Amino acid sequence: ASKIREIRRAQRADGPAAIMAIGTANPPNVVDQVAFADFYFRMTSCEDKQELKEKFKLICDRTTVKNRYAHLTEEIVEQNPNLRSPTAPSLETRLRIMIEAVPNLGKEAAAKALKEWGQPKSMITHLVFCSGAGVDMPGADYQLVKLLGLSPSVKRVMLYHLGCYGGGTVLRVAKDLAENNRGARVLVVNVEITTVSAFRAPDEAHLDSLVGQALFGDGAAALVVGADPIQGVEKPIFEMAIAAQTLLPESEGKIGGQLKESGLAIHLHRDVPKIISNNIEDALTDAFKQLGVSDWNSLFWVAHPGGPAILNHVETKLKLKPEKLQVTRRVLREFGNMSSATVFFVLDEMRKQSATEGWATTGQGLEWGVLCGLGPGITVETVVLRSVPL
Ligand code: WCA
Repeated sequence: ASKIREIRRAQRADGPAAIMAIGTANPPNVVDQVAFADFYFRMTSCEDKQELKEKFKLICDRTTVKNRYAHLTEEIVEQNPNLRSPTAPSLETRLRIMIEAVPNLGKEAAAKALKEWGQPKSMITHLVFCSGAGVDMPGADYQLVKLLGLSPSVKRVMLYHLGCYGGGTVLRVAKDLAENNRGARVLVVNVEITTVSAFRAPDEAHLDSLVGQALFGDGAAALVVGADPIQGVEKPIFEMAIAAQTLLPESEGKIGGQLKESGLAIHLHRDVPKIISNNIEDALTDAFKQLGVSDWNSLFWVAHPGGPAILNHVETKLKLKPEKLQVTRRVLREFGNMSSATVFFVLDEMRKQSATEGWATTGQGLEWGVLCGLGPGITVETVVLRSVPL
């Protein structure tokens, strides 16, 4: 009995898990939001739906997105006309494209994170892979091990179809892995190619699908997470103190996605911004009670930019100063909503902007921050971050 306790004690790391590197990648095809409505209605042969197109233009404008990146191109749609139809079976076509694209985009992001970390990839002990795009056995995690040449004994966790809260989930899992396995170095990879899974022709009966078509972009992010950094060699960027997940009351069915023969059908209820803003304070209070923090303006903010209405509602409800969500809004403007990968683009931008603006820490000069993931459920993931001195 004492032996097993001894083994257990030896397995545990001393310090908290830290993010030691961040890499991001996007497909090369840039989508200009101003030109997108014309392009989308032409590509789907729906140019006769003038009224719907005007509404879509308004939605595109209100998203505040300027640029997005898309794996899906006009050529791909031309070669696969079943992608145009709202009802034609197209799942096989979509899966074929995604099963190849997801690990490749993940590799690009991971290569950048591994380069920043600077250690031999043989030191990676765990892989946590999250994607809403494609399903395969063995999965994208297996493909990435092969593409990167990681050790065959890397311990993998594959998370398919979490949706937009997955950035928080992978951190929560990586934190537990790093803190409970002394010496563990966890490679975290999130890849979202929503343009391929959810692309469909405009339909008056499904306006929330139009919101998705206007908002979602493709991207991948990768992190290296570990505890007890090698002094003078590994450099933490953020430490993780607490990771929590919660389901919001009366939110069932408000955000969801069904994988159908015609592709992924995403549902976004109009009440989403209201439900999130009415409940976010409880999630924050819970996560920060141990630290005694209740002034949300004393934190640096890394929020999932679900849509501008969500950010506006949260800002008002929590009385946040406009600069608090500025990095989040900037990522939304430059990349769109890249589902689970988006929070890591915000995190990357946070530490880069903090350095270029001359702040004392990676979190805009502040010590504590919050990373917020939200998505289907409605599920909220809250990760309490501690910045490091710059
Ligand atoms: C609408 C809606 C609506 C406005 N339905 N019509 C899930 C599954 C997966 O597999 C993968 C991912 C996910 C989800 C991941 C997430 O990130 S969850 C969070 C997703 N984001 C949202 O829920 C979007 C929140 N909404 C907004 O940011 C804004 O409302 C929006 C940019 C869509 C519009 O801006 P606005 O509210 O300032 O502008 P308007 O003028 O109020 O709205 C423009 C039009 O869009 C209006 O039409 P109309 O005829 O009433 O004038 C709205 O009704 C309509 N609209 N939201 C259907 N959810």
